[in-house]
Amino acid sequence: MRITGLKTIVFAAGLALAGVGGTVHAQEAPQPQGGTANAQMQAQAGNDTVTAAAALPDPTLNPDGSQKITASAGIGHPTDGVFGLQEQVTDTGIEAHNFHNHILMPIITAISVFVLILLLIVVVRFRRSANPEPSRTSHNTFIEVVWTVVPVLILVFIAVPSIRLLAHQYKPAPDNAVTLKAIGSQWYWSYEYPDNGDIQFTSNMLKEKDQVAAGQRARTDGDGPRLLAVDNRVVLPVGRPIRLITTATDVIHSWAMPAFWIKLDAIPGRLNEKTFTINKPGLYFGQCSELCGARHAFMPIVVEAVPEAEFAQWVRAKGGTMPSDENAPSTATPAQPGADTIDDTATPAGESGIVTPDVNVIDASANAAVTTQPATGN
Ligand SMILES: [Cu+2]
Repeated sequence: MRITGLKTIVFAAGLALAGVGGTVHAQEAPQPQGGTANAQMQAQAGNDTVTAAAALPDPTLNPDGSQKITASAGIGHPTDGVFGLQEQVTDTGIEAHNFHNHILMPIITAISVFVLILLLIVVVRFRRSANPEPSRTSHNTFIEVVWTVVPVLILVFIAVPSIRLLAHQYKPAPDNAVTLKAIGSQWYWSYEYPDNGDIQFTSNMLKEKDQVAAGQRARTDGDGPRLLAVDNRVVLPVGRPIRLITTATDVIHSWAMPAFWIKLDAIPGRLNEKTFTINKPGLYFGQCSELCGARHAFMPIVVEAVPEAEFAQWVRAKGGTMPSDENAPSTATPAQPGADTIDDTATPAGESGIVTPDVNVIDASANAAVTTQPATGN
């Protein structure tokens, strides 16, 4: 009787919790729409300041509109014929890489070799012809203690650095972190910098020359490797903590950047968060890492890590603000040339999955030839 009563209470508590979870979820879900409304309001507010922002050149582009930083050899992307993990450029990445190379791999190798040797000894020494009368021994206390205690010690030895790494990976971002919001959609990423004014843009994969119509932008070697290059790169400062927030508009995607040791699911109606600090300037390539539909393989991620001063310049060129700008009268209020730049990432891509032309790209100011390109077809 008492047990049934207890069960009822536990069950009721479970239901109540599920109810609370459901409510929270329902409140989170409409967020993308709120963001769009905001974007529209700010787009209208920004109408008269377009010219001011247009004067600022994008520091990541050459005067001819091509990308200044091109992929460097052996870092930030897969390299032909190389085995193992990519070179890591974040502290947690370096820690994880060392853990993998100096603790896990030696232990795994030693255990595999040890078991192989035991197996060979058994096969050779105790084969039927060499050992016609098998031993009837069924217990040996010493061996049983050893084969229980040794694996426990090995696991404890692995657990310490493993849990420490886990804790470092999920450390909350400090106050001075730069926030990057990555929004996954079928099949492209869009980005927002909520702490830096109203910067929003969409990042599409660049197609090869023979796949685009005349006049459309195709991938060049300066953009990056095939299937990994995008039209609009994410720009982030080196040496400053980054607060990555992910979400999605349709299905689950995953924002993954191997060189940063980051893989964070982007789930509709939810916000996931992780922090990292990039130690090295350069160009880094990643991909969506959650099977998200037919063109899952064609939504790459490109991060351009630049010195902080250049990041600030880029933010202002995009019409955003740096936290230090807030008190000064800003010349760089959101540059959104009217309806052209309203971000449509919250609206579903057409039924065929074709994205409308890239009119929502913020950078209508710096280089029309680069940013008003038609959709890359993702
Ligand atoms: Cu995806």
